[in-house]
Amino acid sequence: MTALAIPGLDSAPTTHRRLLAWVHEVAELTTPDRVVWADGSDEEWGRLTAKLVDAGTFTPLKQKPNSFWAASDPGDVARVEERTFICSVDPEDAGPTNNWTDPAEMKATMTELYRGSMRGRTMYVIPFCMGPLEAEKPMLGVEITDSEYVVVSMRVMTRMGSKALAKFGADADFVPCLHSVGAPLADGQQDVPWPANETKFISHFPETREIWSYGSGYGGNALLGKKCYSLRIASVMGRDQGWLAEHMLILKLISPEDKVYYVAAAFPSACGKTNLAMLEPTIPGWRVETLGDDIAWMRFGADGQLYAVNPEAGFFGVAPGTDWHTNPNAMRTIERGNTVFTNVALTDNGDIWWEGMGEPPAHLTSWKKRDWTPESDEPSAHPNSRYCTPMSQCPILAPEWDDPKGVPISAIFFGGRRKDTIPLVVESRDWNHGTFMGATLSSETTAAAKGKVGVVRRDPMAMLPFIGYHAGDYFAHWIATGKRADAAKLPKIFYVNWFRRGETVSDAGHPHPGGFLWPGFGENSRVLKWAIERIEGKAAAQETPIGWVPSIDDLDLAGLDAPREDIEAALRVDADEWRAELPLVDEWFDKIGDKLPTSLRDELEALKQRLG
Ligand code: GTP
Ligand code: SPV
Ligand code: MN
Repeated sequence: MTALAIPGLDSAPTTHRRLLAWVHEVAELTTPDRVVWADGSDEEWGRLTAKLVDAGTFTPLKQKPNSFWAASDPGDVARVEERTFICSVDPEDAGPTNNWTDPAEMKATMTELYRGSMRGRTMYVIPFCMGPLEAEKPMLGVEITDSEYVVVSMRVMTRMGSKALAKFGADADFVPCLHSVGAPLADGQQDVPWPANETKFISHFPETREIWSYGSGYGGNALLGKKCYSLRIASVMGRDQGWLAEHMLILKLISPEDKVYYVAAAFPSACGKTNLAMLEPTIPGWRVETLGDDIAWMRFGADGQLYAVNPEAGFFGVAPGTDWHTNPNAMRTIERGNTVFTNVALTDNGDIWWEGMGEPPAHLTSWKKRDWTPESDEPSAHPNSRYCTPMSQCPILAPEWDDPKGVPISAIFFGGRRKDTIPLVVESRDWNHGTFMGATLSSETTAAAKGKVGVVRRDPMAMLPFIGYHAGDYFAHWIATGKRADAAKLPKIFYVNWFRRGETVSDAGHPHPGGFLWPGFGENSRVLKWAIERIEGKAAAQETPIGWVPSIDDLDLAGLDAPREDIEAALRVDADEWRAELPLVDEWFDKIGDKLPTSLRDELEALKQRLG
């Protein structure tokens, strides 16, 4: 097939012709020193982590088994939305919220970047499967990468290697995902601990279902099974095939009577999905189990209910703010080892540390690999530092997490990070109103993406950076989804905000510092309970212009250590604040343009009427 003699290229453990042809084509273009097919074995993990330690990328942790500390290049710490492209054939299909470049032009540009880009490195071929391997039609992909960090991270985050390749047969469909850090090595050139390139492209080709990524080693830019495949490309598949790919956690809530409810929730990046997914309820008798913390694929079952599957096999969670008080189950998950920590701080005895873990030690090595003391004026861990850990280690993992059927969803929560306006919880009037809530969701930007933090923007369904097509068509798909089933079988939609602040709240002596009116974390179980009891017709609510809101006495607040006036302020629907929100929603809908479903325009008009 090729004149090139690259070691490993011809020892492929597959007869899949399209896969073999693509691997040859990429090897010829990128000219690596060797090709390795990732098998996902323990032996491979040991070999690659040792190589990463040798290269200075990984520092083994003394206090956690088989775990590693990595510090990235300071310019490669988050998703790069301005360098992310949806290269649809028709620019109209990328819509007003995505960057677009003509696919042929993008491929021409990136082909020149990839030319020789793996020189001096190993090219790894990683067959993987998003979602259960035993699915009727396993959702396959292959990532080609020149980064060992990516291979070991993909082993945590996906079902990969031999067990995935076994599903390819000779001709199964798969999504080709090409990744290079863009840092070729000349003969004898010394490598750096975190190779990357200042030029970055994260490109998606929706029609041909391909992903090309260049220049970054960071999670969301480089682990292509995650946001690129399971959200951007999968959302296009879902549009075409009648299902939903969403930025949602999946949790299982068990009542004191042992009734089981499944809840999916979409909050923007770094706005609380992992924490809610692993919640430890503070109300007696209620339990939570986890099925996923970031992505849900949802389709209707034969019974007309919406079933959710988590395509991932690991958690790539925000580290800062995670501790034994806020998220004990995440702490227990990472304590078990087998975890990669990126851009957190390193303690002198070989453990990890980050802001939010209580009193800092007297000395740390910061994520910038500098000496750090409590007097330092920068945080020791990057605000978007992450742990990458296997789901199987989560002590409250739901036993059905790997069931290809998925789990039937009773409630969908949308939520954002807003210091004002949005109350603790609102129940939508019906599916279209809930879709309106999702479509107009707003949140303050976080460190999960490069750019300014704390700026309010519309983040529809928490999917702004992840919708792989026109946002107006995406809203229409949500509206159409509501028409595909019996209204009574559809999940009920709620809108929550754990992050409202009050000017009356002074941190001194307050049980919940940070200025937040609602204590959050485990206390969010009180909101879950109210939502479930609304579904059961057991809890009361007040009708307001924006939907059904509990009064303070409608919530179970037994044993809650929080000032009553804070909870009332968290629940308040302030008509003036909402009226101030309306022009922003108008502007947002104008930006969406002609493809905005009329039913959403109608929802906005009805809201305006109700607000007077
Ligand atoms: P991605 O992985 O980026 O998609 O984020 P995520 O939505 O999973 O966010 P995560 O749960 O990791 O939370 C991000 C930050 O929000 C962390 O610093 C948490 O400590 C904080 N946080 C989560 N839940 C709450 C809450 O209920 N109240 C408050 N005040 N903070 C919270
Ligand atoms: C997010 O940013 O929403 C994440 C992390 O979950 S990343 O995988 O980098 O996208
Ligand atoms: Mn996410």
